[in-house]
Amino acid sequence: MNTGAGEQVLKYIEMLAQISEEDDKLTRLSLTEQHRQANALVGKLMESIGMQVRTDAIGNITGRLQGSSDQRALLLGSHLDSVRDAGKFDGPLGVIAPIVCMESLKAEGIALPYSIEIIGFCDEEGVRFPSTLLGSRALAGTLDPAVLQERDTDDISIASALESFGQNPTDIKTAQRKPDDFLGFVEVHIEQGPVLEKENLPVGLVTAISGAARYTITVTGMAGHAGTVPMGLRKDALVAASECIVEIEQICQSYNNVVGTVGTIQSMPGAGNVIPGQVEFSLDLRSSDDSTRTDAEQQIYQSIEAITLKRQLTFDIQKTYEAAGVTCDQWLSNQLGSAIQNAGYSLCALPSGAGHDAMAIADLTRVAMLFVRCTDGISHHPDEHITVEDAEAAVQVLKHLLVKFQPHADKS
Ligand code: HGY
Ligand code: MN
Ligand code: MN
Repeated sequence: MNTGAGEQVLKYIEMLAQISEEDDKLTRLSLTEQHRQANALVGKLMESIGMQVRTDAIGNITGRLQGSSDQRALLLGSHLDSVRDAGKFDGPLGVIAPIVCMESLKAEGIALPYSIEIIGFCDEEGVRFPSTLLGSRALAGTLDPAVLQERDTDDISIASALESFGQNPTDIKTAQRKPDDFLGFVEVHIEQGPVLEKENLPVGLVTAISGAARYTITVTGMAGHAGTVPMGLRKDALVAASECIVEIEQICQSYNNVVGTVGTIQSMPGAGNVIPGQVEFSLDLRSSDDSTRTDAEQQIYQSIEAITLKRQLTFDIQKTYEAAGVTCDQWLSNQLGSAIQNAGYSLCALPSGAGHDAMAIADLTRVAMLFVRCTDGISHHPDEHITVEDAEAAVQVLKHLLVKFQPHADKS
């Protein structure tokens, strides 16, 4: 069925994708001028469907449409920040699809008895600062204010970035919402994997979201002259780090449900004719099972310890972030699953290897997620793509969900 909603989603996604700190790539980091512009665009789209729009103390933008008989809101949304050289859909699809769904309900004169809130979270990717899920954790009240002292690579703290964004960092607690404000949270997100393509389905129901941890690992040796220090006398931090990184890969490969990624590395002092004295690299470690992830973490620690000892270097491992895995709420997922089937699609339930804001919002209210097929499962890459038909499918599923949604009997 083509109602034009798919085209509308892609049109808005394209408008958002123009907002980037780089001319030829999409990079939109949190609490930046580009984030401000993205909030402004999304705020206008929310206002155009009659929503009351506000920006909270952490920089999330929220639109609210009062229900005719229930103040509590079904919360829909995802993040507006991106990774570097990103795709257009990771995050924005979860904000735009609900907006287009509400446009369509408005055009059909359908008013809902319960309230609707659509939110664009300020920082899910955790690219600018070491922490991640800043916006959704602030909403859930689980964001430790000490995190606001974390700094980006320009040595700007989250607190000062908030001030330049026009927020007062001491107000963070005001971003926290109450469980009783919401009937649940539904996040629409691209699958970022190959399953729905393999199943030849446009949408899928997420069963659980993998837990994750992030680390900053520092290996310290001794800088020296590239021409005069004999190979046998070197304490080369970059060679030692390289051995550690290959070992990390082998440890992760030894499990069937662990993934480990070294995404950034910095070699100091960073001159071609100087033996690296210190190397700092990141590690992103995930598993669908939290105890397995902890086990892998232990193994990685022991292996780095052995490698640096053998080479007479030292090391330090700082865990900068950890989020336990989350199972989606059965009651809310059942309603989303029925909406998928009522929209005419067979039901495929699948786990998420990627992290999402829903992980943090699970501390506030019931969560469910709708995955949308993405071409070749590509994500965190400019070739990230969904078809207009699949965008249409996502909006139709949301419409079925919203129109038939039954609030849970108990108050929580
Ligand atoms: O890294 C992730 O899983 C998500 O894209 N932030
Ligand atoms: Mn995402
Ligand atoms: Mn992402």
